[in-house]
Amino acid sequence: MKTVYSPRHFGHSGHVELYDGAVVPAFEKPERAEMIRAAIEARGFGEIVAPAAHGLDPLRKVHGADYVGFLGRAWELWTAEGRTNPALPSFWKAPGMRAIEPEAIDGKLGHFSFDAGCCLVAGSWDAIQASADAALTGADLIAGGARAAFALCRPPGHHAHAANMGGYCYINNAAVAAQAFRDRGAGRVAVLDVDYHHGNGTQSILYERPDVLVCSIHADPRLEYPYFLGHADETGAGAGEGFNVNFPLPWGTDFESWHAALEAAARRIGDYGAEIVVVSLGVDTYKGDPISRFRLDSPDYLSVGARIARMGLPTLFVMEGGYAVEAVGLNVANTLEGFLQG
Ligand code: Q9C
Ligand code: ZN
Repeated sequence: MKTVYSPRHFGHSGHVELYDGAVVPAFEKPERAEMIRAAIEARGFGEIVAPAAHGLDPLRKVHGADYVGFLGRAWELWTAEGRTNPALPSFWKAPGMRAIEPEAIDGKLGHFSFDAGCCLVAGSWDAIQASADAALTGADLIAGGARAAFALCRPPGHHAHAANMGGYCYINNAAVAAQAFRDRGAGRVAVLDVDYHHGNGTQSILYERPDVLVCSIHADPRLEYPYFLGHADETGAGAGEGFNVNFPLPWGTDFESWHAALEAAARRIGDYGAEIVVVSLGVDTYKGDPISRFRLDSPDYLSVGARIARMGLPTLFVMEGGYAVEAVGLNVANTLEGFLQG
């Protein structure tokens, strides 16, 4: 299995987030991707290749053109105001306010985000584009006949909505890849999101579509970020009714309970008749994750990968979360090894 990786992710560094009432260095940091790359190299899963440039058109198929344009210009607009700190949003519209894009960068940052989990620094946009290109290049590999590929995306993507960044995510790499598979002729695509957090952006982007089934296993939004999406009664809308499946689980969930949800999701994907599965691979379900509260242990990820393999589908793994830097490489490599042996 090939891995798609670019060192351009390093451009997205030195950024911050609001956490426990303080501005702190972001948990989503470059060391994560480097630990994963090192673990993949050490196991010898296959070649590590650079992403090919796909341009912005594939991004604009799932995101607003104004939002993509904002991401590309934000740092320039921010520095034109004389700012040197990361461009961090802190103003949002409440229901009843007007969704008119402000001219000032501070207003634009709020307009195109839903939390203070995403800021932009000088190299962020380049890293964001390389991350999306990694997902698209992984999709190319599978379209070319590979059984599986691993897109080592950083920054991650599953929280990003069509026109809003949030939760460390800017471009929804999984949705971009799912769309790319559809455009290449796949009839039915599934997204299986195993990150600890609900894939609110992926759900939102694909909510009214029957051609992409979205299944997400995550901490219950009554308890956990993203708080305002991810409940079990969100089943899709319009033509997409019945094609969104959420598995919210309580804090402290152990592997046995978590795996029962994976089993149900995998069966749902099989019943759907998916031709390809995009796995939003977050390993923040790990017991040692600093911002999460599930209890999976490193060997459990071998079983996760094996169960995903048993679906028997061409599989694109797209990297999402996982913040226990010392274990993130091990946990991702175990998932992929379980898949390859499964
Ligand atoms: N105490 C991903 O895993 N912070 N994003 C929540 C709760 C936001 C996670 C803090 C976490 C976003 C891709
Ligand atoms: Zn997460």
